[in-house]
Amino acid sequence: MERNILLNEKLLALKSTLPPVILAKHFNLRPDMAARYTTHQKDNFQKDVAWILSFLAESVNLGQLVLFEEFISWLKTFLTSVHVPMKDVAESIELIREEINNRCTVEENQIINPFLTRAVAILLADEQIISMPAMGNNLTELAQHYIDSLLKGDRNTALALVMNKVKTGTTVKEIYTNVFQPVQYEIGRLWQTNKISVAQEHFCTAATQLVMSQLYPYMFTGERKNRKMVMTCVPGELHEMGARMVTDFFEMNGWDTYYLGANMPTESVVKYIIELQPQCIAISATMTYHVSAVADMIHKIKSTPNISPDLKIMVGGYPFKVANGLWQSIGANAFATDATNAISLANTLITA
Ligand code: B12
Repeated sequence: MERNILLNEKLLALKSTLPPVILAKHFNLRPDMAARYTTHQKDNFQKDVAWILSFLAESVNLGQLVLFEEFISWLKTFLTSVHVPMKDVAESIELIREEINNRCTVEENQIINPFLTRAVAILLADEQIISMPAMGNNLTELAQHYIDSLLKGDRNTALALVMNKVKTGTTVKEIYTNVFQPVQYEIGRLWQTNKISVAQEHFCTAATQLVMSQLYPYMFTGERKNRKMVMTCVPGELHEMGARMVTDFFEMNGWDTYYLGANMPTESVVKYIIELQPQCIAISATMTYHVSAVADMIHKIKSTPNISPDLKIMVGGYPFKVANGLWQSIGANAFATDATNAISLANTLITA
């Protein structure tokens, strides 16, 4: 697939100039808004315009309408929970369209406008879409107790709940898949719908990272495969728990793993691969506007002469789950939706 890099850059450049213009135009159109907005709300309005431009730029760049639709559905839930009327947001999108259309060519506008038309339709539709998956598995009860303890700030009970379960035979993989992952998704949903604070979300995440570290003695790995995998997040990407979980699944399946974590500079990843010569590099991205960074990392890895052409590049994370075939279009060898699928795919892909 041809990426639209120039248009991406043009839209991203507007992030620094357009937010105050849209705010002024919206206030001009709706003096009632100008009268009631606090300084804080004015700041948030401008941040939201910049955010919309980030997601629009990346979705247009990748030719993936579905990524922008998902973002707009997410934004609808997020802003509804803080009582922002959808009519106002739709009006802002129309003002953004006007400004973009004044600055872009007819051909460019033909590419961009369908994205904005869909956005307005989603915002004004009656139904409320909650785009994140809900809980529901054989450890739901434990997951519920676990999240309740964390939301009360009781890390010790949360830790004890998990440790007791593991000591009585539940595997670490089950805990990861059926407790930590759905709990993290639920924490995200609670934050998105304004039911918990950023501080509570940070506390829960940090506590779960602590519990994960306590589980290391229980990761019986059995036979080693004599295969190496490197896991990394792209520059700017701060979501690292999914990447960590996938890495731990590889470790538990006998691979030697090298986890680099969040926000890794591309050049350092390439250098590390040259030194280590792994069989697999796994790249994680959660935010849609980081997919270009994944594409860039893949391109740099593939065009480095000292890296074996047999190296398999696997990608994963939220945007790849939403957009079918996105992984192929940016040059990856494989994609998996979760840690369980990632390991079975890697074992079929890398046999030597
Ligand atoms: C914790 C968290 C954070 C923490 C992360 C800390 C850390 N150390 O990781 C912090 C506070 C930093 C954070 C920041 C932000 N976050 Co946040 N965050 C979350 C949260 C609640 C949990 C993430 C998590 O741990 N998930 C659990 C793991 C296990 O799931 P996973 O990542 O999907 O991984 C699985 C698969 O995707 C797959 N996988 C993942 N990577 C890979 C790689 C490969 C190779 C393979 C094969 C598979 C694979 O396998 C994994 C295991 O099965 C999510 C909610 C959610 N739904 O995920 C929001 C969420 C992702 N964040 C969100 C947002 C908006 C943000 C911010 C923009 C907030 C802000 N205003 O600043 C920033 C952006 C930061 C950035 N630049 O990256 C939104 C994204 C919405 C959207 N439309 O994109 C979410 C969805 C919350 C929500 N419901 O609104 N966040």
